[in-house]
Amino acid sequence: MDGSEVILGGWVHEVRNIGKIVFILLRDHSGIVQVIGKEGDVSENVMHSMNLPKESVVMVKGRVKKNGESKLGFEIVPSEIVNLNPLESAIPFEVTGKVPAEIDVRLDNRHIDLRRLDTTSIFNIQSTVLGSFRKTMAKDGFTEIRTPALVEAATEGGADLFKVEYFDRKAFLAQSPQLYKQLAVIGGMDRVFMVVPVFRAEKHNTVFHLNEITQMDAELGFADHNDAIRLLKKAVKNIIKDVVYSNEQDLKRLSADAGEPKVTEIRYAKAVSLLNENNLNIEFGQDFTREQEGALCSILGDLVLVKEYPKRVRAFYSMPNEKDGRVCNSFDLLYKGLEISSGAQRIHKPEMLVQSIKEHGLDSADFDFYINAFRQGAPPHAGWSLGLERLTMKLTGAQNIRECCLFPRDRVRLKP
Ligand code: AMO
Repeated sequence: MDGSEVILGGWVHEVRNIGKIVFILLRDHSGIVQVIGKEGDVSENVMHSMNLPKESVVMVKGRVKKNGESKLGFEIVPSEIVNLNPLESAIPFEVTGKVPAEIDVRLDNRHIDLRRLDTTSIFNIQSTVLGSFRKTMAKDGFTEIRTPALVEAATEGGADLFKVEYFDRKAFLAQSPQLYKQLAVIGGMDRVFMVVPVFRAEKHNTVFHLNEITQMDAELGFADHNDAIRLLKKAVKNIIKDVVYSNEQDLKRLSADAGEPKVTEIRYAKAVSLLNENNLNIEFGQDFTREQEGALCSILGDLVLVKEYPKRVRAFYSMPNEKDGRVCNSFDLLYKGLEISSGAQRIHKPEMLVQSIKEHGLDSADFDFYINAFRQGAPPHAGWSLGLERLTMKLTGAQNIRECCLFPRDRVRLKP
């Protein structure tokens, strides 16, 4: 494009004025280009208009000029610079990253934080994840569905629910699309997937938990947990491959390594023995601690799929295992030491389901619509859910899950 006329829109990343030459580093989501105003080459008026405060939003009209010494191999010689909306207040932190800013300040001013190219890279990667997931599922004949966010009762059990007023009744925000994706399969849709926001009123305050997350779910009819595991492995491998292929620059900018897309499968009982052999004491029946999940990945690889957990640490809808009554046909996928996905074969026999709801301390009356569906021709089925933000965290090397949600909701943050 050497010599071509162009019009660029963006933000002033930096300005350097060295007397007879003024440089503007002009930034948009795709990167940074140098605009160079040399006395003699550009009018006095344009030279003058280049002295802009950082983060001004501008339109630059100019000519592309080849220059082997500049970072991109070219620069822009401006013929007109328009300040589109002069700044009226100070920018709260350095977008260049030269002065590090606290995460809370960044999140309070997310519209500024998103201008940081590191932040842009995280969401470029997240966009690839979503696209890759949809591509895999569509290719395998799955139908994308929407499920409600407003529900009458818990979808996962437990007390981690946000209450809302629903006219003259109480309702809740859904903890997961669980019951609805199962109803879709019972309804004959057979293979469904969804990308939906879910809400967890968990009082955690960690770098791994949010109170609103995006789940990428799948549910398959006429299937058991091993069928669901095969699909999960395929979806996650494709996501990693697609990110490595499409986001090379983003990964480089973040110094991130997505790791090997190879999944090691292990039964819970075997994982317990392995941890005990490595002096990370755990008794059969206990859930893994974060340290133990980390150890399993250190020993077995970046992606570890643990299956057949004890019944009592899993949700009420998990199908008991036929051979070993202590465990159910459930599984978790760990990625670099963090659980990113959970799933199971579901109980599809109504009486077994009522019994399990009771055993989990829940009231079967709350689940009438769900239990009754199992009396009307429910096939065996299985499925899983992948947490979008946790997966993004591990792909990008982010240390805090809040970095991987555009507008995170945690125990204290409800705006912006
Ligand atoms: P689960 O509750 O394990 O399973 O959630 C599935 C995945 O969602 C993510 N996740 C979270 N991420 C951040 N903060 C949270 N508070 C949070 N809670 C969950 C994790 C987790 O692996 N219905 C089942 C899935 C199924 O069986 O199909 C469910 O919701 O990555």
